[in-house]
This record gives sequence, C-alpha cells and structure tokens, in this order.
Amino acid sequence: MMTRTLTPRRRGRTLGVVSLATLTALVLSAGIAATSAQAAGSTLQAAAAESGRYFGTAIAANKLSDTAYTTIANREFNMVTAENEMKLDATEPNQNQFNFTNGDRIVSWARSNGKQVRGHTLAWHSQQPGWMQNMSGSALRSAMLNHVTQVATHYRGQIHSWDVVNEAFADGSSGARRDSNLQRTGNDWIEAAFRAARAADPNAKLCYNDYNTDNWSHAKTQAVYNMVRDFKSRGVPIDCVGFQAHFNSGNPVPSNYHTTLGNFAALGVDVQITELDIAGSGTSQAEQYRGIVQACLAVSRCTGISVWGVRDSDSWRSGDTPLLFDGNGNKKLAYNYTLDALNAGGTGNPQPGDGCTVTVTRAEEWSDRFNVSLAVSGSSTWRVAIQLQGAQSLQNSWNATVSGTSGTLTATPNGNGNSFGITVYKNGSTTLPTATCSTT
Ligand code: 9MR
Repeated sequence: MMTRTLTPRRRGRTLGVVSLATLTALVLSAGIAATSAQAAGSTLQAAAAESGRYFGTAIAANKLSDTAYTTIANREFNMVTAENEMKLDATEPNQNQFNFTNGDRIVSWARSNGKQVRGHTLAWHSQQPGWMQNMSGSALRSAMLNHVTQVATHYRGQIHSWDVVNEAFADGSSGARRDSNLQRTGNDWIEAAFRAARAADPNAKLCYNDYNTDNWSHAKTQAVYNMVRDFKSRGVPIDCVGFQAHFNSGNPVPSNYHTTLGNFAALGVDVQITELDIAGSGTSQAEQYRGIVQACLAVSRCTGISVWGVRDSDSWRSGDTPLLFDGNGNKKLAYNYTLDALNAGGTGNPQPGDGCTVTVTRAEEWSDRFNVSLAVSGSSTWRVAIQLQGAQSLQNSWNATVSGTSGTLTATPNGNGNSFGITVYKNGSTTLPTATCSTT
C-alpha cells in the first residue's frame, strides 16, 4: 500500500464509494447512460484519483492533536509530506545520533489513515544541524552520504517519493549551482546522494525538488532540465522532479507551465507539484489554482499535486493566505476551482490551448544546428506555435506544414500524423524551443 505506484489515467473514472447496486439504481431510475452517472469526486483526493493522481498536503507533527486540522487533512488528502520533521536538523541533531520521533509520528498517522508519504528532504544546503554547517570537504561528503543512507534506510518501504536533493540551483540568470558547503565538496554531490538513496530504498521514487523552476524560459528551469537530462543519459538513478510551486505576484503562475511539466516528463521522469501555495484571494487566486491543476492534468506523467499546508493559518507565509482552506477550516473559492478542475479531468472550460498538448524533445545535434521532435496528443486537428529561442532560425521541417523562419513558427498537419520535427540553426542559442498546441 505505502509504496504502490499510482499511474495516472487520462480517461475512465473510478466510481469511488458508489457501489454497483447504487449505480445501477441511479441509471435505472434516471434512465441515463452509465457514463453520465459516474460520481464526481467530492474531495480533493477523490477527484484527483479519478485520473490516477494523488492530492497531498504538508503535515506538521505538532498539529496532529488539533482535530479541526486532522479532520480536514484526513478527508481531503491522500499524500502527506512532513513539513519539517524529516529535514537534516530534525533527524540527525548530533552527528550519527538520529532522531526519528516526529517523522515517525507523521508516517504513523499517514499509515493508519491509508495515506502515502513523500519524504522531504535528504540533502539540502538549509536547515543543516550545527555540526554539519561547520564541515567541509571529504568529511562533509561522507557525513552527507551517511545521512542519506541512514534516513532512507530507516524509512525504507514507507516512502512513495523522496526529495533526495532540495534547492541546489541558484536563482537568477546564471543557471549555476547554488554555492553551499555541499556544492563545494564537488559537482557530483547530487548524483552521489541519489545513488546512496537508491541503494538504501530501492522502491522509493527519487526526486530532485526546487522552486522558481516553473517558467520554461527561466535560466534556473533550463539548468535543472539539463541536469536531469544528463542524469538520465548517464544512468544516475532519478525518477522524478518536484516543482515546489510557491507563487506570488513576483513569481506568478506561468502561462507555459504545462510546457515545463511536459518537457521534463519527456526526459523519462515523473513530475510532481510538491509544495503548492499561491498568495492572494478570491477569483484571481482561484483561477491560478485551476491553471496549475489543468497544467498537471495535461501531462500524463504529472502524477500528483501537494499543497504546502492545510489552512491559511498553517502556512509558512500565513499573511499571504495562500492555501485552500481559511483559518476557520472553511473551503475557499480556490478550493472549489481546484476540485472542479480535478473533476473536469482537464477537459472542462475549453480555452485556447486546451484540447491538445504537445511535447518537445531534443534530438540529433550538430555544431551549428539540432533537431527537435514534436508530438501532439489529444487532437488530430491542431495548430502548434513553436517559439524559437534567441536568434535561432528554421533550416528544415518534416511531417507537418511549418511557416515562419525565426521567432514564432506555426505548424499544422500535412497528412503525416501527429509527430513531426524541425531542424533549427543555433545562431548562438542551444536552448530547446517551446511549443503550445491549440485545436482548430
Ligand atoms: O514550511 C517550512 C517552514 O515551517 C520552515 O520554517 C522552513 C525552514 O526552512 O521550511 C519551510 O518549508 C520549505 C520547504 O522545506 C522547502 N521549500 C520551501 C518551503 C517554504 O519555505
């Protein structure tokens, strides 16, 4: 149960708690087709489960005695992340003396209520215990790997996904690794952590987790993408990428979010939205939550969404009222939009861009140019807008009609199916073009 892998299904809803007898009675009495009698999920976890996804929350051990809190958490969510209790300072306060008391309380609450657990986090520059902050070099490398091994071994078999490494890239336009004592042990510290985690718990999915990686055109997003691509090509054990998704006016929900999620997924990893919260209120906040859900539902390997806390008053930034329940435990408008979007399965409220999705994959590369493969799903009558990067220009295309030579290209079907390709002259930029799909 605890390590069961959930595979999203785009279509075909489970009937949840509606029994066959009840359903038959409904169909007979209403005289309607069975498909329209299928129950919409009435909680976040039930609605997400319709497409095989999970819906989770961060849990704080010291709130497990608050019944208002646990009532909502138990009803709405089927995935739990320890907000602070599995971090380095909590689990190894003194070197080689481990304390799992509060982490175990959360796992125990989750297990006894039938929920799965995301582990957060094994290696991070922040919230290190004092002894680790003062270490460097090979001693720190060994201590970090020992920490990964000991903690992942303690929780072996009980963790759906581990955030093995958290927040290892710098903000801004550099695309560089974040400077930290861990980074200064050598650039390979991240892959070393992943290998140690795999050895300790072979059944947990191993994720890289970060923030400000939502907008496909941001340097940090590209840098993480390039690392994951490199790891996959060299066989470093990575299974998933976590997008923290902490949004506010300075870091808004990007319109190309489904492109970001889809491009990472195309590397052969699951993607998960791991710490979602959106500053704001009312319709604006609710629409942004809906956009996030729709972006996840548009990507089959987006396997679940977790919000970073239950009620606004539980949030690490409660003044931003960023969650789905208010301080009194009432459902907010953002809750209703989120639930509706999950129940719509990504096909409700048709908008430009809905109805088809496109994945963009890098292919053959030469010194001056590279190939890009594009695959459309969801429709056979599509138009794909391809955004070339920098001074890139089109050399060639196949299996679609492509117009334009630089900037934004437009591709439409030419009778050769839904997969097509282009060759792009780099002209100084090797960044993968982005693409959006709309139906015609
Ligand atoms: O929500 C967490 C808060 O209670 C802690 O004080 C803080 C300490 O760093 O960490 C918060 O959670 C962070 C998470 O572990 C990593 N991504 C950013 C989250 C919000 O700061």
